[in-house]
Amino acid sequence: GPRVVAVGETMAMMRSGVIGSLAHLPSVDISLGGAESNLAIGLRRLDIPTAWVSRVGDDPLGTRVTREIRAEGVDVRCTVDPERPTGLMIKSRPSGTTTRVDYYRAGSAASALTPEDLPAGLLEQAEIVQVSGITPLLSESAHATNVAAVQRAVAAGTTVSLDVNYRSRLGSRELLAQRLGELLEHVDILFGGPEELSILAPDVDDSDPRALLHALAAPGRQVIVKLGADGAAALADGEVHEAAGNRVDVVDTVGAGDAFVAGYLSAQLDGLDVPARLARANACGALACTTPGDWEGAPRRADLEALLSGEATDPV
Ligand code: KDG
Repeated sequence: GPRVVAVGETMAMMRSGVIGSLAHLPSVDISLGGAESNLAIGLRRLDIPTAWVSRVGDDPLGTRVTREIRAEGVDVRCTVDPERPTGLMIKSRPSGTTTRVDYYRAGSAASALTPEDLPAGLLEQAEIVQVSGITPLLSESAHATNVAAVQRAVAAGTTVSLDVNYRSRLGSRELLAQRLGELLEHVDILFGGPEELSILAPDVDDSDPRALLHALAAPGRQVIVKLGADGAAALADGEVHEAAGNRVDVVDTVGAGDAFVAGYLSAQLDGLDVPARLARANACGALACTTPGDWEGAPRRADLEALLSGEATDPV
């Protein structure tokens, strides 16, 4: 069975590689994106059997989403909602250096996630359950699903991993702090950028990653701060580890954080130590930045070996 189970919304995506406003662009193409399925694909490419749990609409974009994720080898456990559409995001490039994301996800099928969408036995048999700070801001029932996933993981002795993944357009930092506060004590592996971790530690200066790590430390917990091009740092067993980022030509940073988490969790499941987990996480995040998609650039083992040995590869 799956070693990791990730729970959360995936949207169909329309995107343009051409620079310009959506007010004028002649065309877009279709893909998909969602933090937890990006993670699931990233893990699967690193040979970790992974399941993704969500809801999609009974519509062609829902078929597109589930078919593509299944094609990546992920165990898709998706309720089909006959009453609500699959969520949609549109990614555009207003200028050569900026990416804009517009959401059409209010009232989506995944916003109606309920605890009954969590398949019996699936989380209980996994080694890690992955949740994010996106789901709690989709709706009350989606929030309840996140909490139920964590409670079931805890009851079964499954490790709980949380990536804060704050999306400001879905709700305030205060609301997210309150909702994640309901499950934070159960989180064994906590990921976020400095501004995200400071949602959970509001009294700490978010320009001080070490202070954030210490503020969020708990017995048995790993806290990992993602620092983008500067790499990452982790606090585990009272010790802080730092790892520099890999230099790559950046095309699109969206999805890099999900690839980072996939790298970290896969390395943990491979039995690697914290410095090796960080090194792999950084390499995965860097490689994900070299292609325009949210998940398409997630590396396989051979891509990682090539990056770490200094060779270039063509994106898969
Ligand atoms: O983490 C990348 C995600 O932002 C993207 O794939 C879509 O899940 C998504 C979101 O809510 O923005």
